[in-house]
Amino acid sequence: MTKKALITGITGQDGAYLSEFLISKGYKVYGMHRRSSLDVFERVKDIKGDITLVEGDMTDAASLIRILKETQPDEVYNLAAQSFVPGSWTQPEATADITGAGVLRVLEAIKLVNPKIKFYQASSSEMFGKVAETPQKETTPFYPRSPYGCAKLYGYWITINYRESYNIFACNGILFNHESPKRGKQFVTRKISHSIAQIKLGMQEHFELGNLESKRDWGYAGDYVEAMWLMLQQENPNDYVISTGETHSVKEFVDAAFEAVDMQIEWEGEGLDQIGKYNGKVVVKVNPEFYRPAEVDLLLGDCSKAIKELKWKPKTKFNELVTMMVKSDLEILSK
Ligand code: NDP
Ligand code: GDR
Repeated sequence: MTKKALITGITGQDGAYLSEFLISKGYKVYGMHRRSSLDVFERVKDIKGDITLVEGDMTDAASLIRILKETQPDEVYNLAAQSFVPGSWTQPEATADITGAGVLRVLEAIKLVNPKIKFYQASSSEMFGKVAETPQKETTPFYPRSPYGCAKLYGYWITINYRESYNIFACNGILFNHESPKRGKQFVTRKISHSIAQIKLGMQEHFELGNLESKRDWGYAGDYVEAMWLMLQQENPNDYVISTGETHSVKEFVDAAFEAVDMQIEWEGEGLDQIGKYNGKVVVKVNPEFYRPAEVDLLLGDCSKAIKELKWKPKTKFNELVTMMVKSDLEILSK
């Protein structure tokens, strides 16, 4: 029997990689998207013929119930969210509604339509926030630092609550940052790779960033979607940290991305006055506009539980990821 999966957030980075992965496993994939006045299927354009698109919205419970009734999936991967952390300060209530209460709506729909449907929740390392210990693992206490982190924490606990209250096979993947050539251009890694490709091609002179010192455990999205699937194939539902076990500062990402196009930059100054120079020309500046009201300074994940129980491990190294992203942006811009 062909397994059926419903992915919310099909138009996002992870939606694209997960649908490719599930198709390769023989699944029939349904992808939920919200109505838009623009064509938002750029990331899934190569596989659009292999997925069935269904229209719904995380803020509309009736649409979620209808979709589950119509598609009767075996597995639901809840990836839809207002996922941009700064956007959660400018739209805190919408973030709570989509990223937080939206999880409850999907779980309620599962409870009403078919409680045997397995559920994956895209939880986040942002929940660790002001970290209580390093590295962070499943037992590390949470301390979110943004309305986004707070909304994700609600999603995390309501997933556990529906598992314990109604025996639903519901799992949290606590994923650390994962990037790819399909990453949105607002997020720092893609902003860097895209800007550097523009500089290399002479299309731009410099770009501006916020906090260069914050550190992230950056992995490759293509590796991480396999872990989502593995969680739903276990005997029992559980929660897992997915990470690389390596952390790098934003500044290190910038250095590595310039190196990927054979440009070695030099840094001068401190804090807000820091600049990055290449051949005497300023190529990177700091702009306080990109600082956050509250920052998550350091993330570093310990994914031993996933390695042991899921037999999953990250494959792509930091430098491979950076190079893949810069080379892809060079290729796109050269066309
Ligand atoms: P993206 O921002 O790339 O994708 C988010 C998706 O959610 C898009 O398809 C978006 O649609 C959809 N969406 C937003 N609002 C709604 C709504 N009201 N109704 C229906 N769909 C909606 O995120 P990623 O792919 O990077 O991340 C996937 C999930 O994993 C998110 O929940 C994110 O918070 C979480 N996560 C991501 C991590 C990462 O490093 N990438 C790490 C940890 C967790 P549209 O295209 O129309 O905007
Ligand atoms: P993050 O990712 O907030 O970790 O959330 P992002 O790439 O936005 O920021 C990472 C770090 O870089 C610093 N930074 C900048 N960030 C952006 N966006 N733009 C800049 O110009 C800039 N300069 C410095 C930030 O301050 C931050 O410290 C991502 C999202 O995918 C979430 O949905 C997900 O849950 C987490 O990762 C894990």
